[in-house]
Amino acid sequence: MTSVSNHLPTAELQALDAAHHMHPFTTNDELAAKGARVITSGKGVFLRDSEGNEILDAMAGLWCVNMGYGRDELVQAATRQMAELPYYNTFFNTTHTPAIALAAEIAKLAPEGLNHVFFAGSGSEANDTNLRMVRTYWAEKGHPEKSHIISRKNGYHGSSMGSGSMGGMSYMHAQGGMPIPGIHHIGQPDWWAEGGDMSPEEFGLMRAKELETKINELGAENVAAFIAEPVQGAGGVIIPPSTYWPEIQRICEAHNVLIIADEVICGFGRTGNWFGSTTMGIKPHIMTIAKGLSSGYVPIGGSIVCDEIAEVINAVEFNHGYTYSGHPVCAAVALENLRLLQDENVMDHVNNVAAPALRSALEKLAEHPLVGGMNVAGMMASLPLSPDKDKRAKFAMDEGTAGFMCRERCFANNLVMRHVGDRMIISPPLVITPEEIDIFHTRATLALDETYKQLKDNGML
Ligand code: PXG
Repeated sequence: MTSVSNHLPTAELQALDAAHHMHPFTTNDELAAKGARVITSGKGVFLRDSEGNEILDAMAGLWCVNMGYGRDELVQAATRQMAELPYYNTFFNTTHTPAIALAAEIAKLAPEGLNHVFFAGSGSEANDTNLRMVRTYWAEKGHPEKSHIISRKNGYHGSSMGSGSMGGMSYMHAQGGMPIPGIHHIGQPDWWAEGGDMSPEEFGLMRAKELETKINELGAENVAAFIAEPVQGAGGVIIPPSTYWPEIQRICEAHNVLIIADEVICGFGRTGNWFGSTTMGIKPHIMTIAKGLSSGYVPIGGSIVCDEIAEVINAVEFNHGYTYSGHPVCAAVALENLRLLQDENVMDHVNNVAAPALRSALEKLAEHPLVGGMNVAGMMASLPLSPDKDKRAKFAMDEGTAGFMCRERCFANNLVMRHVGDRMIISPPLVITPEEIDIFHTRATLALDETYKQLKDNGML
């Protein structure tokens, strides 16, 4: 049997990693100099590294391991499917039972009118599908010029040319020729960082109205769709003010612009409902899914498409698809994951147990002198660090310096809490218990105390 076991000392694993493995979103030379942390196993909400540390993963991997690590049911689903049919495609008039069953189950769980699924291998691929699908939809309706896409600065939709262009990360656009033509970005509804003296409600409305301004500037007859995350994840867990989404919905309806809700993080329970669109009151035409669909155990993504668009797309040959669209093993694991979410009443656990416990832990952390606020939607949250919480002030040094220091102190205290700029991000497995949230609180407090001291000692506060 060939498996990649942890048979080498950590330093040797790190040297091999540095010699041959190029990491995403990483300055690899810097990483090589300090050595990557080697993760060897996971159980529940805990990871183990090659040094034997047990680390609480308050990020659920990359916002995806919603059912927690080590679920044998998911392993068995993969094993059974691998033995029966490890691969077949869904091109050329063929299908297979895992893809059929998963598409039907997703349609059952999705909001009314969203009954069709186009599978992909990831969120990036699914968003590329969406880009081509909405343009094809309008072209088939006789409006090929209705092709421009509006998205938001600091939104995240993936890393491929299409999805990365729709995303609004300026540091991504700076490399490799993005954004591609026909993509436009408006401001994000980040009241904490950009709201100034406005009330959240005024600010939310103002940012929503930017969409109308942009549509008018481009001409509604040229705008295919607006794409956004119900709650921005990678941008820093930005929860729009209550006025934002209703106004966006109104504007899109008034100008006949499609709405693509990117549910890659929000989907499958993260905000306390099956979809973030339900939590935020959005009526999308397409929803992007990935991550929590399979709890990250296997790579799978997709687009959930409304009847109206599906009717048009299904009437033509849509020249699009991936080798692994609806991969049988991935589909079988995702289906089993959806069964676990339902049979174990994970949504009830989130709403009645985990989210209230997380909120009260975060409220306590928000009292820390270094924490300038709290953004929380169900099981996704961020704590902005600030030198002056009353003023929502930024640090004098480069943005991200304090956040990075805090992330390092989290690691040192066996806690994974990611940083986006100077915000600490929390998105644990949905199955986390109140006792584990207590452990999170203890370790996060230690990390914040140590960061505070480090900042003070270095004259940075
Ligand atoms: N949409 C959203 C909303 C996402 O969060 C994607 C699309 C792309 O999915 P794939 O499967 O192609 O990665 C994502 C992914 C981070 C981080 O550091 C977030 C993501 C990916 C990698 C890192 O927060 N989100």
